[in-house]
Amino acid sequence: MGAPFFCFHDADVRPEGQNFAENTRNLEEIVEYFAAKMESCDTKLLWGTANLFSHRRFMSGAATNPDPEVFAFSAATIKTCMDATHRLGGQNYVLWGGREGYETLLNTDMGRERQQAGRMLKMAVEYKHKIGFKGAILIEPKPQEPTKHQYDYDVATVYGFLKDFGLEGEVQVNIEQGHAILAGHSFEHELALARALGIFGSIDMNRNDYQSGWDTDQFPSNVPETALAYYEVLKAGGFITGGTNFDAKLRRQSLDAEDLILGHVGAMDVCAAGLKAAAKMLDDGKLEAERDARYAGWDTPEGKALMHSDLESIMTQVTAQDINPEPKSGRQERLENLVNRYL
Ligand SMILES: [Mn+2]
Repeated sequence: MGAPFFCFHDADVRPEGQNFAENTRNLEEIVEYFAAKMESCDTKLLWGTANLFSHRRFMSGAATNPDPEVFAFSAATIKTCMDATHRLGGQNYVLWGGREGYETLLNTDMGRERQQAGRMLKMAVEYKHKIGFKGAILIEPKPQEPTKHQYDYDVATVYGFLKDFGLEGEVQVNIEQGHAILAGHSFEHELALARALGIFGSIDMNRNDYQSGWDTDQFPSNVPETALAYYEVLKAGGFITGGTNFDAKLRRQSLDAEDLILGHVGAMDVCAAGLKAAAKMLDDGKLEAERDARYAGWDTPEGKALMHSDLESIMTQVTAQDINPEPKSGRQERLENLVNRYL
């Protein structure tokens, strides 16, 4: 299909062994097979990750498990998956939250589990620098599922976590459309916030059903939504190490082999159409001009001075100048009409 990248996790590509050593041998064998295949094609590795949630040992979490042996098994597995990603020239290493969360607070020490998650992430960052891995480390926010409450709930929550452990300059986010919807946000909200916080990394463009309440991982099919998402990606400066991944699966009744091909082909076309619309929108500049005009007051000397003032001085100023602001239209309908002209 000519896709420029692929992604994988360990459980995707190797059979589960009897123990950690056998898992590692199985992974190393298939990674060497991949490496040979990659020499004769242009397909590159966007990211690798470790599946620390499917096997029953991860039932109560990986890094955040109450059993330190599970933490150890998980740390060792992350090392092997980072090695595999590095060996294949991966552009990023993703840490999926998996089961990092809880089912009931009755048996959960959230403060302790958070410390464990912070330490695991720091170890991954330390190891990245030790082996000279140049790619980005990414966290994928998700609010629920498989656990009732996931610790990496959304972009804002992940940023608070990164700040707490001093990792906001080291770790970025891999944002999934479906997970944004599950968190009660729009995809572009999550992308815009990641851009504003300087932690935008990569995207999973698979969408969620708006009524389901669970993670449906469907191929994208909505050009207007995709355009607004890529608009934020372009405003963030585009991808640096990141890219577009479909962490998607077919619907249960899509039985034919061609359904799998059509899912990917259609999704790539939707993304291409969305990206083109986003580029037109940004080049044209009308939307940004409207936004700039709305905040223009903050670029005046008076507006700038407010950010360095204090309550008492501002009160004196408001009284002396009899400041009495009139509301101005947010012009939402005009902006919605404008966006539709690019699609
Ligand atoms: Mn998902």
